[in-house]
Amino acid sequence: MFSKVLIANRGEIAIRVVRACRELGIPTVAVYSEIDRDALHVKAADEAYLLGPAPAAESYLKVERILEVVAQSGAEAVHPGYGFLAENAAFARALEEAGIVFIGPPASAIEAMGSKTAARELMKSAGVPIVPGTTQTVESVDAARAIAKDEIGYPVAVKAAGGGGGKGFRVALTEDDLEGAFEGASREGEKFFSDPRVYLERYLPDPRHVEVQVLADRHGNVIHLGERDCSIQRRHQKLIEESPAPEWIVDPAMRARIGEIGVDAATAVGYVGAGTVEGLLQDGEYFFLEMNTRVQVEHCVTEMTTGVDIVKEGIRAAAGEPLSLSQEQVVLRGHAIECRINAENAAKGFTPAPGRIGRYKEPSGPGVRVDSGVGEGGEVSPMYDPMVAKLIVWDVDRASATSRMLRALDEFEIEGLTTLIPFHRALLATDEWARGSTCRELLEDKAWLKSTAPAAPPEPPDGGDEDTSVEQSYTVEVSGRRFDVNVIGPPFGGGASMNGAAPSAPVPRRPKRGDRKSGAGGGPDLLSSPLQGNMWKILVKQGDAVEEGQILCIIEAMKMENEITAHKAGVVKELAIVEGAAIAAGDPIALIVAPPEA
Ligand code: MV4
Repeated sequence: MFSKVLIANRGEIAIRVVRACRELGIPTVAVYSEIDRDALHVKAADEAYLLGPAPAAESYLKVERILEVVAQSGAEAVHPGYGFLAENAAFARALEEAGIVFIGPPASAIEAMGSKTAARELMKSAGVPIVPGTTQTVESVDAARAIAKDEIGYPVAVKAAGGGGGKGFRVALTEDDLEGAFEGASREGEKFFSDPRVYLERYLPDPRHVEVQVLADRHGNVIHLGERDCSIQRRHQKLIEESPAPEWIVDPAMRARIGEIGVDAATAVGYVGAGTVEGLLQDGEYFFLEMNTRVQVEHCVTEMTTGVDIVKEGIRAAAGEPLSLSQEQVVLRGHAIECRINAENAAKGFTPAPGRIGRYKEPSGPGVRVDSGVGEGGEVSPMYDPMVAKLIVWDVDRASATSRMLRALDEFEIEGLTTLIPFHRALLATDEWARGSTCRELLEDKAWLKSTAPAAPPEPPDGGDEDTSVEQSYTVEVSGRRFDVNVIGPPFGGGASMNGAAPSAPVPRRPKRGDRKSGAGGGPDLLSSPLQGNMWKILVKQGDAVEEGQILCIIEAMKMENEITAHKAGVVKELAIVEGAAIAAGDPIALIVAPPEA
């Protein structure tokens, strides 16, 4: 076994890896950025080294510096966790060349799965079913038009070749949308993966996201640990995961089929360690989507139902040991659910809500597991992922696990921070969740969303505005489509009454209905930002005539491009934005007025 492992990550996953190493008797090395000096993962490890300033590019992503610390500390192997350098083939190769073990698959497997077209080609030749579409990139909009028309049929998904996890993913419902979808996917591919090439898939209108956990060693053993259903997502961020999928969605025969696909995919790519094969399930058909060549956030639900320590198996495999169990020894028992407790405001389009944690008390008791990266007095920084903790529960079946999760959510106390706890509580209490509905169906009954807004200080009185209700806009993405859900209710929901008291803390003034009063017809003139981020691109100028739904600008937030569209047709009278500037949720974007009478 390794004499020392360096963990090139932070937060809950770094702590998770320390725990696995400790059980295996391996000393650990943490790395940290300047703002993570006091972070829990630093205290958890046996020794720790400073990488550099807070931005990930100057710390957790800095390959040269990490290699230096590996040499300095004498670590024999590096665990990358998820995110950061976990799927960076050049990093894996640099370690290999320095004689250090990368705890993950060979660089060649990362590369093969990193190119989505190469992965599709490989899977096709291995007999793994892929979503119908191209296995090569498509060079022009004209070529895409011909392929979409003659070979695939609409709707069509346009995806970035270097993409994954929904980045660089656009849908064209008809030929009219194809050019915009092609260019949007290409632009995002260029921006995030320095690769503007795209490919096409048939767009499945209402699939479930079902993935399978695989484990492989260097001795040719490849097994699967059953599936996870991750169909509750928002803008490609998973929010709730469960294992197994609801029994009326995946029966034992389908489970065996999905498992076989996972094993075939991992075998074809020469996989070693813990990985996940993602797929789409629709109308009893399962298609390979992509493979994540790392341990995933949601691996814990599988650990709960199988009793297998996935992180330890990955470390053992990297050290050349055989898997500790065979496929026949894998037994699935009961049902596990994970809720991601993010510092985000569900009532404001899931905008990040970083800050310092006050009082903090985790739930416990039977069947409850909490994997967290911060604690009382800790800080959720805007620099990194806003996940505070993962709350995972196990019980004998899905209904009992749901009750247990609701109980655990009630026990969870996090003061000083807005989190998704109220969102999860509301969602898991719906009939739609009980029926295992997709989030598309969940959104049809929006009543439950109203109760998800966190309690917050009331707004300052502003002189005789009778109408204290505001429109709360939720943008929820389901199957690649964005739904704007407007809920009219009291400010911040939660029934907070307007008592005219001065707020205890300054609250940013948000646009009120009166601000948006418009001229005759056409609805309010002012369009304000639904989210916090950076103004990346402005596509219109003052005086332009715009159609309803036309893209006005693109805001980058949470590493995603968010297209802001005109809420009505008219003329851009004022544009309150500049490219490159930070923008807050509620900030004005544009004033769109009715065109002057001819
Ligand atoms: C799709 C799709 C429909 N058709 N591909 C890509 C990344 C991952 N986040 C989900 N992705 C999807 N790819 C084709 N050809 C729909 C999604 C999708 C999705 C699928 C199942 C459940 C929820 C979803 C939410 C957003 C997108």
